[in-house]
Amino acid sequence: MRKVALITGITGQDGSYLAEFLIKKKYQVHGIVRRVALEDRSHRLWRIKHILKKIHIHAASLESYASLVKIIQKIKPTEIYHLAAQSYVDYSFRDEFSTLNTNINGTHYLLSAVKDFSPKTKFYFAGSSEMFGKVQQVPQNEKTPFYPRSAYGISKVTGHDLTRNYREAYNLFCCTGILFNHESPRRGFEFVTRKISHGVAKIKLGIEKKLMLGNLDAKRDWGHARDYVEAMWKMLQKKRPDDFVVSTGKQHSVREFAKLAFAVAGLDYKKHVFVDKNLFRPAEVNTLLGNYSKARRILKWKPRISFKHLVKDMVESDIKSIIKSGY
Ligand code: NAP
Ligand code: F7E
Repeated sequence: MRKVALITGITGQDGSYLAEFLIKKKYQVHGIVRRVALEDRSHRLWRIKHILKKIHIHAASLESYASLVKIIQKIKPTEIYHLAAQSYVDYSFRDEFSTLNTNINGTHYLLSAVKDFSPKTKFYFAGSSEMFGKVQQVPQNEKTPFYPRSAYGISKVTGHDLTRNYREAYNLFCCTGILFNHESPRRGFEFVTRKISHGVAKIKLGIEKKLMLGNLDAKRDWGHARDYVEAMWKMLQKKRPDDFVVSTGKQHSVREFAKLAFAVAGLDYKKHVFVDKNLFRPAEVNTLLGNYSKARRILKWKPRISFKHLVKDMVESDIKSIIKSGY
């Protein structure tokens, strides 16, 4: 029997790579999108436009339990990958309420719908290294206590607690992937890596001269999204549900990312990067470094794409696409 996957957040970075990955594995792939996305396909479906004919799209809202139940009853998914979220940490300081509502209630509605209407469905929840926030241990693993520093981080801790509780209380197959930052040429423009790669491309092509950034000293464990979606899938193929840290075990500062990205284009970051204090966060997560040894041991997963390759991939892709647009 062909496996059926339902992806929330299929229009996002991870959703698009995961859909491609599952199509290759011969899954029947379904995705939930917001109704507005169907009205504005060219802008909102850009990451999945090349696979639209191979997937099934359903308009539904994370805010509506009834709309989620209808889809789950209709397609009876073998696996659900719950990736949809207000995912931008900085925005969560400006709108805590919608971040908490979307991220917590959306996860709760889906888990409850699975429990009542499709209890055999395996469920993946997109947890985050932001749950560690002000880190209590270095490096962070599945046993490290959480200390979130934003409404976004708090929403992911709650989503993780809900996921574990549905596993323990109702015996559902539910996993949380505690994923550290992962990037790609499909990353949203608001995140620092894409802001840098796109900024470098515009400077290289003479469209702009400078790039304003916030805290250059923040350190992250950056991997490639293409590698990380494979870990999501591997979690749902195990006999027992569990939670896993997914990371590279290597750390770089925002400054190091910028230095390398400018160097890829033959430029010196010091001549173009300027710090804007307004871009600092009210509560910063200064440092994140993951220990993925449990994923390596149990899932046989490891990151393949290096930091250098990631940065090069992003910068070259942005230069190419700006040239193609005829700027
Ligand atoms: P992304 O590119 O920002 O995509 C987010 C997705 O969620 C989009 O498809 C978006 O739809 C959808 N969405 C947002 N608000 C929604 C709402 N109210 N109702 C329905 N859909 C909504 O994020 P990503 O980088 O792919 O990340 C995927 C998941 O992993 C997220 O849950 C994120 O929090 C988590 N995560 C990401 C990272 C990372 O480094 N990328 C690390 C750890 C965890 P629209 O296209 O309509 O906006
Ligand atoms: O910030 C600093 C900023 O917005 C990274 C999401 O996918 O990963 C992501 O969250 C760092 C922070 O990602 C700018 O202060 C400096 O320290 O790229 P970011 P994030 O906040 O780490 C986690 C794991 C997720 O789960 C989230 O969904 O970079 N920084 N200057 C800046 N950040 C931004 N955005 N813009 C700047 O100009």
